[in-house]
Amino acid sequence: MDLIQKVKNRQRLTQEEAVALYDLDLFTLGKLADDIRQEKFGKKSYFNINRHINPTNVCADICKFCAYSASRKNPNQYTMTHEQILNIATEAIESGAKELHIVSAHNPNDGVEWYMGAFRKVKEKFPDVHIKAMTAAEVDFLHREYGLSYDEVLDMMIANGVDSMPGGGAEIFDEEIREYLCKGKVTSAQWLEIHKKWHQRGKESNATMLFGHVESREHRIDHMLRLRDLQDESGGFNAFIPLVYQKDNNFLRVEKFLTAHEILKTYAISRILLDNIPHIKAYWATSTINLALIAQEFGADDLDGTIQKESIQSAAGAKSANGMKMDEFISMIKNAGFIPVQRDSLYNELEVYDD
Ligand code: V47
Repeated sequence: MDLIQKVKNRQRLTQEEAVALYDLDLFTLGKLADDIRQEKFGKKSYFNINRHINPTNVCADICKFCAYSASRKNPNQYTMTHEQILNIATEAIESGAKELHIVSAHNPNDGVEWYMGAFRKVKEKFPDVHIKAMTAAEVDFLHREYGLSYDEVLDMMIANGVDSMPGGGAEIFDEEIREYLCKGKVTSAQWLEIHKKWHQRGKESNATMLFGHVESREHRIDHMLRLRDLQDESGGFNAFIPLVYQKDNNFLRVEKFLTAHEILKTYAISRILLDNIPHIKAYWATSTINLALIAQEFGADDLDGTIQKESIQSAAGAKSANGMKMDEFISMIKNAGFIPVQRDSLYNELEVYDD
């Protein structure tokens, strides 16, 4: 059957058919993705008021794409104390943040309590704030470093106040590319296993994909299909987040730089393929805000949030260090023809700005 008809019939595509979607022209692909998006959410576009906190850049692992961790390219090491983390959380919550997105490097110096105590202290002081924390890569690091099982780490996270898990550390699942990018870090199978265990606890998480470096279109499709398979089983992914690779200050030499055209096609294809993951997030910190706004017409229904401070992507060249003001964010979404909806971390609607 014709590929376009198959998408219109909402039939699932094979790996080969999914790769062939890239050969469609951008606007045909965009229309297919937009129809699905509109069927699910109309013109609504979701965002939240969040604050990213990255408590340390000291890392026991080396990922070639990373400009954030302390290294010879970034000699400015830091590790926050619990008090410093609590101060940032207090300031963020007082200025309106409802979610703290807390992600660290793999810090071998301060023990498990340094990780867990931070969540517990924030939660004790602010029981209503949503803590989205600990990538599967961090969970795996605590397992490797301190001999804890994944179950033990996940249970500790819940006991100390973590509400949901972010999608980081997925990178690209293809084993050969992964070995080249981040040898020694959580494997693809382990990343998926950790999220499955988290979902089995009745908890929700996100999934990312880092693209635009040395991977091929086939690798991106393989990545999305592995997520689709797990989601069929465990059902706990809220959002898929394609992260556009930023090329500055790291150890990965990339000759080609992705075009906006290829980025938009990837958003659209993710909307078409991931029929079981509700939200496609155009994370503006990596796509740029302008492209994220256009991505709303290519399948994306979520723009992440105001962020307030961003350290990982901005270290590699993104213009996201200082986040975005809420009023500005809302008016940009409106001007692009969409209805901004402030959501909580689990996509319950808090306020619809439809005036
Ligand atoms: O896993 C590192 C990526 C991720 C670079 O779950 C880079 O809601 C681009 O996962 N260029 C962490 N990306 C960020 C992340 C995230 C962000 C926003 C929302 C959510 C969510 C999760 O940042 C890492 C890695 O893939 N990253 N270096 C770089 N040079």
